[in-house]
Amino acid sequence: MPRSLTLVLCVLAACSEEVPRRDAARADGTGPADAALLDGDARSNGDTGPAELGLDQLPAVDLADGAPPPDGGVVLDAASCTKIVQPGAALDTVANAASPGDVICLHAGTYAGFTMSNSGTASAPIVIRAYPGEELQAKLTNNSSTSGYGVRVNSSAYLVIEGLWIDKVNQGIYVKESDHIQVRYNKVTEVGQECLRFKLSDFGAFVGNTVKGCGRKTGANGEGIYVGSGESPGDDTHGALVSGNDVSDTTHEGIELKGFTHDCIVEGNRVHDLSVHDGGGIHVTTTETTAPNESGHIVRGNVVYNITTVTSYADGNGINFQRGGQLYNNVLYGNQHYGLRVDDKRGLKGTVKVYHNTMYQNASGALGVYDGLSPDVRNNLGPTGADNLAAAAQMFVKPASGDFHLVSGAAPIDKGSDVGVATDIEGVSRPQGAGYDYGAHERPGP
Ligand SMILES: [Ca+2]
Ligand SMILES: [Ca+2]
Repeated sequence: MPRSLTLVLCVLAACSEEVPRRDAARADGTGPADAALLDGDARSNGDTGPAELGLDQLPAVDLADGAPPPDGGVVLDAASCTKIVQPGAALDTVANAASPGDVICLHAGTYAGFTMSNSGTASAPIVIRAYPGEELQAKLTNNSSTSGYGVRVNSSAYLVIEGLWIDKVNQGIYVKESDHIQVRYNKVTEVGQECLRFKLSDFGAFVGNTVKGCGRKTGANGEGIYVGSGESPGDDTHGALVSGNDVSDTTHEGIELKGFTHDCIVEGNRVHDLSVHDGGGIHVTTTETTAPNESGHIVRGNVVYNITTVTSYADGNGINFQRGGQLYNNVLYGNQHYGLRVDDKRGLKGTVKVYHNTMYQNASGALGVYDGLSPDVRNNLGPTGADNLAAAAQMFVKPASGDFHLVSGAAPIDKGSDVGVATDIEGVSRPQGAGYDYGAHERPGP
């Protein structure tokens, strides 16, 4: 049911408890500590930036450094489990009976997928996860890549779904009309359509997931991580964090932020080895025809390579960006068309900031700019012209195997300017030495 219709029916029926919580959550929009890195760039509609994601309120791993724990494991003691579930259990029943603060732990084995409409609270989320030490061994499957869900979440809030393996379903983890849902360190494989999805769902997080094999259903779209909606009216999903995921073998974009979404962060993901039907490995698209032209999206610190296309169009880019926003500290190499394509399909004339990216051996060139846009392009390796420098193999430690650290004495060292990017792709503070280095890596030594 469309959200607007739900709200109307609830007003008529006085069902205030049933109204999705996302509207209440929207009011708390203060950003995570580092989201204002480039001064926040308030959107033209006055909305604030990404909301506090509350990661440190959760009982499992502290994600503050953005780095997944080894082997997809999560630091959690078995004693933290409030309910322990055996293979074959009816997860629908278990999940919908849970109370805030419950930690439901699934032992290794096979389960059917489940649907839940149940909520935790900010201080006591409901956690559904692998039994500690058995991460990625509880497999939720429909044994068919053309039907069913792994996990479907409707009208819920404050859930954590962690350490599970979703395999052979039509849609992997699908979150609709919910808020503060965290999907972390799962493995999602052999899915008919999109592997992970936020629809009409704010302040969620996809963190540290391995996503491989999306779009197995013939004729269907198959994005890896899909935020928003392609259909009308627009879906203003915002405040989403997409961090530290590994995405490969999708038939559509590895990560896509749809039109009307705003103020999301896509960082530290590895997107690779895709042959796509659309724009690229990471795609920030637009369906708007009027303001806001500034998405507020930040795309930083991602590594995107070996993106090709099955179409005859100029798809198969590392990143394709169609709205105003910021892209920095990304490494984009070995893609069929551009490392970064910036275009303006709807004529919104947004401001695109392109800073400190490394783009290498992309077949159509480092940067393609279309539709009369004038992005602010500085401190990059790859694009030519003032304030940037064409990339060359001798600048890098081992570019053939994806190591783009700068070698001692490389030309890009200390040639850049302060554009407000305070760290490099690995968190090294900028500047080191006598000035800012071009590209995604700041060299600590000479
Ligand atoms: Ca798409
Ligand atoms: Ca330097």
